[in-house]
Amino acid sequence: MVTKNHEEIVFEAEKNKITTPPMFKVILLNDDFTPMDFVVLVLQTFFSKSQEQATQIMLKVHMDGVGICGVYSRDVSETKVDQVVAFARKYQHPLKCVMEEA
Ligand code: TYC
Repeated sequence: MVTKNHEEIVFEAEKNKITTPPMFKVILLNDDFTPMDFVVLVLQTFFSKSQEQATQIMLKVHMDGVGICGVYSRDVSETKVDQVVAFARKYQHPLKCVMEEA
């Protein structure tokens, strides 16, 4: 029978450590120019929110300055931020959308 010493056990534990991937919040920021109905459309189109959910989040951003659209993996969050910013710029709105580790 082969016995493992302390160092070997520590090494194996480190090697086998399961790391959970980080998650990221996608956040909308308020501004004075982007129309409210455009923000609602963004939340419905890119974050699968209902009209009611989207309106609540939009009003939260309007009142507080920031609001969470959803929490996703790094890749999905990056894609959503890029899609929202591209869509807003296409219609010449200054809407800001960022991501932050959850
Ligand atoms: N403050 C904007 C307005 O009064 C509405 C708005 C809401 C803009 C949310 C951006 O992320 C935003 N038209």
